[in-house]
Amino acid sequence: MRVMRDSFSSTGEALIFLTRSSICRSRAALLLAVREATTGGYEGSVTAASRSLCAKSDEVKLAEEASKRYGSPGPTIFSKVIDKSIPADIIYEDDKCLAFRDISPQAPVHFLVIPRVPIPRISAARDDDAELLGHLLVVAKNVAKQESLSEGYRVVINDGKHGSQSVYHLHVHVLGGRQMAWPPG
Ligand code: DGP
Repeated sequence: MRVMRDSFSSTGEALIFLTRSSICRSRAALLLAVREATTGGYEGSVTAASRSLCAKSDEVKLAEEASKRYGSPGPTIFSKVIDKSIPADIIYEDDKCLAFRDISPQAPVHFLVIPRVPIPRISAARDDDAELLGHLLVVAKNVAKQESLSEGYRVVINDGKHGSQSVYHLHVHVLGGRQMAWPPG
């Protein structure tokens, strides 16, 4: 979902627009979308890093390189998680990726693993991203162990409209702590 921050004068206006557009699949998603619409989640600029493993200049460089490789979808709310300008419960980070708890958990344990480089979606990944993509899965597995998901878990990547992707910064969902059903909805 792409919403220009300047299109709305208030949160209420953004809420009405988003409600009418009926593209939010849940109340939580709606609230997140409103927040993004009114705080510049998609179109806002990246603000200063404080605790990041990558210096701010590294992140800007990563974003510039990513826009050359993958097009220019603009920063998402996850850029702000990466630069720590919004709070998130980060449970793992290294020089290539972060894992943090989903703001709208769909299972007792639900975290996301995201690359620092803002690849918009899995279908936009390039063949030479194989090592990074593999790293995301290895981190997902290691953090799942750290979270004591010994009975198993589900790993999901939503892509695009049919995949119900709502944040266009590639992320791996890891869900566990309950029995999953199949097929997914
Ligand atoms: P998807 O539908 O696959 O694009 O999932 C996006 C997920 O991201 C969704 O489960 C909610 C989560 N999310 C969105 N914004 C934030 C945020 O600001 N913080 C955290 N922790 N999670 C977020």
